[in-house]
Amino acid sequence: YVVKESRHAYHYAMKLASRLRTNDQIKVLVVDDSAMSRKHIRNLLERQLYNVIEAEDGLDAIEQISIQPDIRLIITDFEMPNMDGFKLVNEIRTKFDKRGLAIIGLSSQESGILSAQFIKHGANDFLNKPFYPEEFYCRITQNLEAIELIEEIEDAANRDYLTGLYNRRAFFEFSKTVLREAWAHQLPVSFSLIDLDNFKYINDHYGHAVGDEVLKRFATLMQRYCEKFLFARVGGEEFALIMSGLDTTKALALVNGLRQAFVEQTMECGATTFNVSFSGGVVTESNGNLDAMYNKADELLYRAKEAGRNMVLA
Ligand code: GH3
Ligand code: MG
Ligand code: MG
Ligand code: MG
Ligand code: MG
Repeated sequence: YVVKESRHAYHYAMKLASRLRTNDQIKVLVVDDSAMSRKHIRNLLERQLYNVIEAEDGLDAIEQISIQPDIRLIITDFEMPNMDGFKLVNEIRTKFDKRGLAIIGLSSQESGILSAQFIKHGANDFLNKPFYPEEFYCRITQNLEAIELIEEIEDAANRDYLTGLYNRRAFFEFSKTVLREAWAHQLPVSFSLIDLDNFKYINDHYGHAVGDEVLKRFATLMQRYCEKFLFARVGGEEFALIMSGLDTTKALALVNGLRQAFVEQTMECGATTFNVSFSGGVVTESNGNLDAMYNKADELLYRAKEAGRNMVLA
């Protein structure tokens, strides 16, 4: 019952968040060699308050997309000098690999076959010129909603229902980028494994629902303390954290700060109050892979448990 409820609340919150995006926050790039045509489309878009930018041809468009990663929709003409609409769509799909970017191709009515070709090259939709504003708005809204839905689904697949934190699979996937960037900048990387203490006891004595509440409280605290870093719920009551740029001393200080704050939180179950602690391991490397760090941190975590819990070892 409790899990169902929180799952529902989570989806509701995500829906709400996406609805809160207003049109002026949606950047649309209009690519057309005809200034008149660009102006026409810009006017239609601005009537709905979209944030519009323009490009004269494919090359110009590629440059704009490289420097403005928040473009969500591209409306592109077919016939343009330097790089035509098909080449542009191809280029965008190979270069930017973004499912979060919708492309609508424009073609004139006499060349109806172009429309299908646009889709083959990777566009999401097309419009035949001339078009009615109603059709234009319909296609824009539908395509933007489709991307938003994809993003919501992708995000949900990366998260743990109970806490909203990244799940184990997402953690391992995102860690590749985080580590690659850290090593490229020759930064130290500290990794920490955290495991709540005597959690089985909490479930057995206060009930599973209270156990869930403890996990959520810990997740909220982790979000506050670790917001700059990649972290996730990697197991039942186990969490992992990658701290790029932090040496052992700094990483230990951070995880111990989190531990202190968590221990001081008063948990409630009816009239009873109690406190929960965690144990952790911290390892630092200036090069290496996640599996090796994970194993070492797990070993330190095990020793922290053996030594009495509520401590972090490095
Ligand atoms: P230690 O201090 O050695 O880590 O002891 P522990 O009791 O925390 O560790 P153990 O591995 O024995 O038990 C972990 C418990 O966490 C068992 C499992 O039922 C519980 N658990 C795992 N996932 C969830 C969850 O989503 N919600 C709740 N309430 N409990 C969970
Ligand atoms: Mg043209
Ligand atoms: Mg435990
Ligand atoms: Mg145990
Ligand atoms: Mg455990």
